[in-house]
Amino acid sequence: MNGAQALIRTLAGCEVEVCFANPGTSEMHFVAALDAVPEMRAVLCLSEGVVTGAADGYGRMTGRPAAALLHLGPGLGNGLANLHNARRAGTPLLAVVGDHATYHKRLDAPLESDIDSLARPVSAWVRRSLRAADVADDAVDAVAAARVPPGAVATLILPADVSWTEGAQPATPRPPRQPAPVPDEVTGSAAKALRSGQPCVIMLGGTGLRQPALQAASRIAAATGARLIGETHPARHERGAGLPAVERLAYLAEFATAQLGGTRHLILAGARSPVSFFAYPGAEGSLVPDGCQVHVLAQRGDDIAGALAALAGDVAGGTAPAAQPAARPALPDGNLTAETAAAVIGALLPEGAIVSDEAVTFSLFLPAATAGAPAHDWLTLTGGAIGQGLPLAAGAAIACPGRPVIALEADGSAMYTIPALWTYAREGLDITTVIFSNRRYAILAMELDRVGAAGGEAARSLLDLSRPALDFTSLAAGMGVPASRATTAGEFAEQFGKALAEPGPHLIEAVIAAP
Ligand SMILES: Cc1ncc(C[n+]2csc(CCOP(=O)(O)OP(=O)(O)O)c2C)c(N)n1
Repeated sequence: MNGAQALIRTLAGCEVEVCFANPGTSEMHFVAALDAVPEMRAVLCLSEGVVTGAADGYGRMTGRPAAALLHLGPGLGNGLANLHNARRAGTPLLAVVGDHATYHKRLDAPLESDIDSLARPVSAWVRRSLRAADVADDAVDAVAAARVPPGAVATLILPADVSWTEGAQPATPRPPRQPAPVPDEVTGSAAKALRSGQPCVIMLGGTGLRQPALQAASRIAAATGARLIGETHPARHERGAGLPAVERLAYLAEFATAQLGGTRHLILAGARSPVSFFAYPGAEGSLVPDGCQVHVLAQRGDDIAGALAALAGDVAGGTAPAAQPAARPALPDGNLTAETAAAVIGALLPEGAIVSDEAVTFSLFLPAATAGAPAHDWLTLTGGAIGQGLPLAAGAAIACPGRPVIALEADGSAMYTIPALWTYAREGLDITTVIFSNRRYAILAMELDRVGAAGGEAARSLLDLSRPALDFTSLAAGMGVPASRATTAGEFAEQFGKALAEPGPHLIEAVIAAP
């Protein structure tokens, strides 16, 4: 058995069963070894941002790492933005980066680069395998590192000769580390704050926005009057009818400040202490109100659900969680706007949907419009690096066959990783993509004013996508995804309903006139 075969067998034994890949010459033995290990499903992606974003979506939905196969430094570099998003999400993810043969590196061939330095900022663990005899043990260590709670990017650098050298053996998997229990003194101090009679907010993040943590948090809120607020950009938020409702902290600092105003105790359960997304001249960066005490109940790698359950046992004995009632907006007609589009999505969102939300300014009306829709998962842009949404949907669809996946994309963000559509078609993924086409970088037009920069014609032009107008129906059709264009709320409702009813990928370009 060569190194590549031992590696892939070991990964499959460690429950790494999907490899999103964009390979090159140095990975050819890895590619060849896929035939010897049918337990590993390989998924070709046509750009590395799709590889890494899909691995993120898969990891968020399964809790297990997918492998992301990348070609040396340039391939890794192309995939970095979505590895950054995965790191911020706390996603378990194993990047396997092919490299030149160990003895070839000193020749400084054209693709030679400092892979380790590229990998380090996004990776909790980086190792170069140096011998075929070690690669399987290295793989076990890599998977263990990726599965340290809540999850992390681990990067295994794989020289070509380590792949092709014979004499390797698969290694035995290790059970993943469990989340760390939260000490009684910590829950005790949060309980004291909740009993103080002063205004309390519990900020939920990470697995705090999933079952069973949500139920415990809801009981605490019902018993003590504390408010529940979710982090602005959760990796995965379980929501909808029958689940406890959690409003998310607003993106705009002015609104977030208003949401948190008057809070005297901020109890963090898997969320970071809230900060403004960017600095603005003259504005505070921290969003913690003056005079508010911050209590860290559980960090992201801790047993968040366990901590909340213990806290609920203390302060909410006998209190039941509150469930969001089922409710949907009426199907609108008339103009297609951000608001009517959100109403259509809320009216038709199917049970068990997985929503990948990179709708940027079009996200504004979505939470309210979908709050009472049947239970679903909502995945967001955790690290602010756009180009995540389409690949994330691919990974989620492969992770959860049988569940409808809906990618809600702003047009500018969609263009970064548009080749994801080809993978949807090739794999027959049941993904309904909505492109909100306002033909501009609307959020940046707003930020231009907010940062106090006086922009003129040249500045506005740099935020304009209308010359030429992107034709997403042609782009989709060219990659094998059936597509249509909607210009009214009625057309959008009809096309969205039809796309959901048919299996396989569909794309709707929702053309929304700039206000
Ligand atoms: C990787 C990366 N590059 C650039 C940006 C800066 N950026 C933030 S939003 C945005 C444009 C968003 O436009 P679009 O997706 O069309 O959404 P809209 O604002 O029109 O709703 C850009 C370029 C970013 N966040 N991430």
